[in-house]
Amino acid sequence: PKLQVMGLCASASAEGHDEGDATDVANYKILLLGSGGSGKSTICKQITLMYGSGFSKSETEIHTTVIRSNTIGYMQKLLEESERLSEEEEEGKDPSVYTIPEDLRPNMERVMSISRYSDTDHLTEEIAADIAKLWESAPIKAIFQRKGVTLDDNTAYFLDKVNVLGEKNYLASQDDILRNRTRTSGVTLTKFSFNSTPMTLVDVGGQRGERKKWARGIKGCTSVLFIAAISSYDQKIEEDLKTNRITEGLALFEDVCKLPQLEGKSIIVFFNKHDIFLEKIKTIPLTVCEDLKDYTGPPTDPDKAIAHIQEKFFARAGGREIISHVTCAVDSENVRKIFEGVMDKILEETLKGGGLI
Ligand SMILES: Nc1nc2c(ncn2[C@@H]2O[C@H](COP(=O)(O)OP(=O)(O)O)[C@@H](O)[C@H]2O)c(=O)[nH]1
Ligand SMILES: [Mg+2]
Repeated sequence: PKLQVMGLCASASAEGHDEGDATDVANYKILLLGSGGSGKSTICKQITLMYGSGFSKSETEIHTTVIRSNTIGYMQKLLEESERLSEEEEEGKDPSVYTIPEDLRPNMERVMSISRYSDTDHLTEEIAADIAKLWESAPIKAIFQRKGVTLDDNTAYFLDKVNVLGEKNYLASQDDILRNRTRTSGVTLTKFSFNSTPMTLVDVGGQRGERKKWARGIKGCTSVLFIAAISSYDQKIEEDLKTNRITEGLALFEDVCKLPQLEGKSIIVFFNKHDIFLEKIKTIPLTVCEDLKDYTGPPTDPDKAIAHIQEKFFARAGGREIISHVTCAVDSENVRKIFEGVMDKILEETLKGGGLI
């Protein structure tokens, strides 16, 4: 079927508003669910780019500032790890591999002296040069590659281009904005028009503290788009730094599938962060995750490993039929293709079921 995509898009925070309810059939509401960091906001950004006018000037400026200060934070975190590991005896490893050499100490001190909590934009060209130099150094590389450090997924993406970020007139590009982690709380609505049907993506935030807000989003939603980060099998959640992210995602998915309010509504799952997964599976086996311990396939075979993760999710669906795709949310072409296919399919089903007319 040909897809005629048109319309305008607005992204707004609707904290405190009850936007639409079950009687609002003209508005097709897709509820985004999934644990924190799985890629919900990134999907919203992609939809804004695809069906809207792109990121506004003020939005771009905010991202520019956030990216600059996050990037300083990434290096500070690596340097803190260096301090910690230099003092620790670890698995018979010589701690000096993590120690910043004398000649890089002034660079390190300048970067560490920046306050993480100030509003000023500290990423000057000089600081960017300091960070670039440290980023190239062997100890920082060793710490970055060491298992067990919790860093944002796109740390290397931003550190690789820190000199560009430090330029006086740097403005965040579309890709930079897609890669930038912005922690949002409250409900974010992304309105767009697909095939002449007005639609709203509802992002209620996924972290544990946000989940009480779900009830409001579930009311009147037409389908659920659940996002699970397949690459997160070796990571802990930010809320307690203990629970494995896949374990958390599975439990969450099971709860979502059981919600009586969602009976008869389609659930779509995006198995996201495929790009990171492909890199990770080369060195870290799936079995580091307690819930994936029973994987017996070839350790580094990405497709078999993904199929195993998918099976685990489907087993929690309570017999429901699930539409699913493997995605890379920062890749616009990938998201466009998959999203259009999915929308096409669920619109068709809704029409068949008489839900929209
Ligand atoms: N490389 C890569 N990064 C991703 C992907 N999906 C999301 N991210 C990044 O992961 C971080 C968290 O994503 P976000 O959409 O904020 O997660 P949310 O908490 O579910 O809203 C952001 O920095 C995103 O750019 C992906 O498929 N590949
Ligand atoms: Mg988010």
